[in-house]
Amino acid sequence: MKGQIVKIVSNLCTVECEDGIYECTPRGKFRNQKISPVVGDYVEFDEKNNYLLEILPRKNHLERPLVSNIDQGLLVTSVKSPDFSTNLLDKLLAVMEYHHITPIICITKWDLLNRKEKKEIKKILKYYQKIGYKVVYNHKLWQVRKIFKNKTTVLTGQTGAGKSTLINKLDSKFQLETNEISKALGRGKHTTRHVELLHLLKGKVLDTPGFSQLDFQEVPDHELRDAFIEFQKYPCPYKDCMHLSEKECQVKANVEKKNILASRYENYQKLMKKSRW
Ligand SMILES: Nc1nc2c(ncn2[C@@H]2O[C@H](COP(=O)(O)OP(=O)(O)OP(=O)(O)O)[C@@H](O)[C@H]2O)c(=O)[nH]1
Ligand SMILES: [Mg+2]
Ligand SMILES: [Zn+2]
Repeated sequence: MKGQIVKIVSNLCTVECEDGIYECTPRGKFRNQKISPVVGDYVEFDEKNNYLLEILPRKNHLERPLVSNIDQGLLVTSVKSPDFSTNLLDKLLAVMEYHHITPIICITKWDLLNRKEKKEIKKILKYYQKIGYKVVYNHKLWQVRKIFKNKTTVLTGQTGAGKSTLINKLDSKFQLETNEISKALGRGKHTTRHVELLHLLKGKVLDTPGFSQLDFQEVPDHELRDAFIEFQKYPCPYKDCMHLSEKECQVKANVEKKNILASRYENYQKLMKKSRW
């Protein structure tokens, strides 16, 4: 029978299919394959013995969080506690672009900012909107509600950013565990411990454990360059320009002209020096 993995705890995969839920373990063929099952995988399984038989071809997959077959990523971005970081946002956007997953920025904890802070961050967010990214706010739930229909959306963001809280707010049938950040960090672990695929607003949503700043998957140089999508608007004389130390680089020129947000370019430089991932 065919189904989709919606949860994995230890070695036990919860597989959902039309006639219900099956708890399966990988057996036989899997031992010889390098590929291990992840949440989001479509699988062939033996419903009598509860064995996974085969993972069907993936559309895409991410390593952190470990998920597959994703259409879009909701980048849950807290503006305070944990603090707003353009570095983190640019990293997440780059990873999404690299994997051909449409990113949507979801701002949380707006209520914790004063007027001045709001103004500063609004200005930065305007830039992201200008270059083509959708920005929604968790306190404007109607904006968030619209995005899920017929899509598989992975929620990703730092631990304590408010991913599980958002899912609980969107549909009262969910009561996912949430925690104040100080408590979550104090315990030395994330509140959400497993990836879980949920059905929400006519779409599929994956809640995931948050990460700390350092926990990242690298993007290769050329793909990283192309992942900074607005750089492509400024053709450089040197065709394969990496926008680093090349002469007459138009990206650098447009950072100076303030057409490109300075922090975007600085983050790009940092990410190119792979030590910053
Ligand atoms: N003030 C404020 N607090 C929020 C907001 N969103 C979430 N929180 C709080 O932030 C804390 C962390 O929220 P969680 O939903 O557990 O965060 P998470 O992203 O799921 O964290 P992990 O599961 O560890 O990755 C909780 O105490 C929430 O009540 C918000 O918009 N404003
Ligand atoms: Mg959570
Ligand atoms: Zn250049």
